[in-house]
Amino acid sequence: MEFPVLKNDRLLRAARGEEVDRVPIWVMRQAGRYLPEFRELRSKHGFFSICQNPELAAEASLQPIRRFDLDACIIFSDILVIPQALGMTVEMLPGVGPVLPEPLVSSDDIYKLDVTADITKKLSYVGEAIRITRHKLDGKVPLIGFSGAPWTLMGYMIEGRGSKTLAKAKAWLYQDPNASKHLLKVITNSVVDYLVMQACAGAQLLQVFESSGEHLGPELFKDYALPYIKDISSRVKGRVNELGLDYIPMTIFVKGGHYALEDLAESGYDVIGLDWTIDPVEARQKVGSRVTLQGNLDPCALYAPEEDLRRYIKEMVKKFGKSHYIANLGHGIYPDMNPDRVAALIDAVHEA
Ligand code: 1CP
Repeated sequence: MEFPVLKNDRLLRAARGEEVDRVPIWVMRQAGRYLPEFRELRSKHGFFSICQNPELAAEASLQPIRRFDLDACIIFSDILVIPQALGMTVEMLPGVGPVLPEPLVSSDDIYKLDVTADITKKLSYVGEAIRITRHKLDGKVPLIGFSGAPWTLMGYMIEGRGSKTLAKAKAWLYQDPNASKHLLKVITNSVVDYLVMQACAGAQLLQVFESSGEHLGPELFKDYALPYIKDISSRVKGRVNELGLDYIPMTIFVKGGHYALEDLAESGYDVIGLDWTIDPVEARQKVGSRVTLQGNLDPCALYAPEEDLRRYIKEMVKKFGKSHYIANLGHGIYPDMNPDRVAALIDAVHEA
């Protein structure tokens, strides 16, 4: 597939550990509700209608790129397209977020999942959105593809919605380790196919979101998250290589996962995303010098007065250092954020 030549490769260089002229930055959830132009689009279309319409998904992906001097674009989609592809219903309820009205209740329910589903076909609309976005980006910045990690997806599939404790999903881990591992394996297979499809379609970096990592802790993480996270990087990179595609850097973001940083440094990912609860210097000590770190400004720091914000960012960049580093927030931007604050963030990173 021929795409326009990439003009800004800072993100990919930093991901590969190469020197950069300035620190690259992108923002988790940079496409979305804090942008008036997204709200305008969203007022006319359902959330999953935007995801499933490649032209609209490309439009939502490009909105932040038109507005800000970002160093990457992320494809507009959601992690819950995998449970959908496995046959589960997912609705997006205003004020609630994603809801799965028929969650998995017992291990028997795993057999209701459409495990033979051809993920590549079912989610081909994401591939098409990636192709269109790559063309429309015209090489301005690289395009990031993504997936949820198996434990995070298992959590939504059992809880049926976001949960403060994930107690139902964790009960599976303690009561039925074999069924839990079977489910995680089924999800992992889908994630691998899905990410390889995104790479084939033109994604230039792949990020895996383990957004529910904070609920596990070191022991459960070793048994129920890490093996699947590792399996994904090794199988995706192996398949991409077999297919003769360019090397594709991968990022693992485990929210609340500082207990696992040493292991994550050895898990086959090029970049480790950090939330704001760990000091950059401590994170670097834990992961060693080889991997690139991404993060980790508290999303709420954007509410601070401009002068304070600039100081926080300067301090953050100083602590991470300018090599092997991609600036980002420590989690997604909040929907009530003023877009001007994002412009200030990007500016301050570029100046730091
Ligand atoms: O009604 C709407 O418009 C819904 C708002 C919204 C948007 C804009 C949701 C619902 N998802 C998204 C897009 C989205 N989701 C993107 C693309 C945009 C971008 O990043 O620029 C991405 C990467 C995601 C990934 C995602 N979805 C994650 C992982 C990242 C993270 O925040 O930890 C998770 C956990 C989800 C689930 C989800 N989808 C939407 C919401 C509100 C949530 C979280 C809900 C919860 O747990 O309570």
